Amino acid sequence: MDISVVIPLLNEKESLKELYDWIAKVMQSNHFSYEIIFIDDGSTDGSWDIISNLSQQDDNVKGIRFLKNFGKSQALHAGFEKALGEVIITMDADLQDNPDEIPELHNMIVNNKFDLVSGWKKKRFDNKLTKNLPSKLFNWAARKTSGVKLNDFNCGLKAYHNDVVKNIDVNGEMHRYIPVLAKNAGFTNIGEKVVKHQARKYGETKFGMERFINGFLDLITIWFISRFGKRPMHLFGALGVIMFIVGISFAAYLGVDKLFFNPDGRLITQRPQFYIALVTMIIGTQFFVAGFLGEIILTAKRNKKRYLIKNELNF
Ligand SMILES: Nc1nc2c(ncn2[C@@H]2O[C@H](COP(=O)(O)OP(=O)(O)OP(=O)(O)O)[C@@H](O)[C@H]2O)c(=O)[nH]1
Ligand SMILES: [Mg+2]
Repeated sequence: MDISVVIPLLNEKESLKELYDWIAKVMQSNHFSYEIIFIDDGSTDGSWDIISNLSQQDDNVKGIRFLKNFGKSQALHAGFEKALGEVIITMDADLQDNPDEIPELHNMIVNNKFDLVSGWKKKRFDNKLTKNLPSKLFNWAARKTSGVKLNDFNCGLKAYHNDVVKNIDVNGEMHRYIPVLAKNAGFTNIGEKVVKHQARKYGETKFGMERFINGFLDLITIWFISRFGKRPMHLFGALGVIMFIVGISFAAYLGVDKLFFNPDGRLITQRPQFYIALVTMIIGTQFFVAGFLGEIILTAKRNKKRYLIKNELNF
């Protein structure tokens, strides 16, 4: 199969039929073999009825329905698990992503050998203040921390080689950082394509301003995991040692001063250095313990898949 189109959605009933017709038209005129996987993530507006109708009329349409809303990342993960195509295309269900981009994205993966191609909504039809500006900031921070040079991380329209989606674990709200997950898994050939973006035609937005806060928190997580996820002790141990040395130096200074130079001076507990020593030593120890716990947790899940094999011969 050439292409799997994976479409996570929440309450988009007005758009689904139109989207399906458009994708089917593009696929047929390019003679692709394809499937369209709709993942209904707990919609309450009857989106699922439309999906099941479509799937009865057309075998290329497949549907997954979640019991309740689990989030876009979970939906993408479910779609990725099922996808059979050589190229996987993800797109939003609200008609903001243009199916006419599919042939070129397919071409970039198959012929130009990209692992992943991310859409770039260069010209956006969104509110400048609430969307465009925060989004610029967000993308800048994501570029800096991840080292992946993309202009638009959050674009729903992306294309992947099958190997990529089968080997990354999209969880939490990590759908914004799939290129980073891919890079961390060893798929470094990441491209970008300017895509047409439309204003939302039906329905309403599902992500409010909290997306930016959650997005930044996820970014910190992903930075931490990719930097220290395998060796937490390298971060926590170093911090702990530094803190502890600072603390013990203050304590030593106080002790020596009290014993030899200034026995009749203020009580040690009345001096500010005492509290600095106390706090830094306690925090230092805690950092150390956090590092150890991290290492223990990692050792405990050694049975999980830790590496990806690219080729195998004669098996
Ligand atoms: N599976 C799943 N999909 C979701 C969820 N929330 C939103 N989506 C889908 O993700 C896509 C993008 O969501 P939108 O609300 O359009 O976000 P946006 O495009 O950044 O915002 P607008 O420009 O206002 O449309 C749409 O296809 C939604 O149906 C969710 O919780 N689960
Ligand atoms: Mg949208």
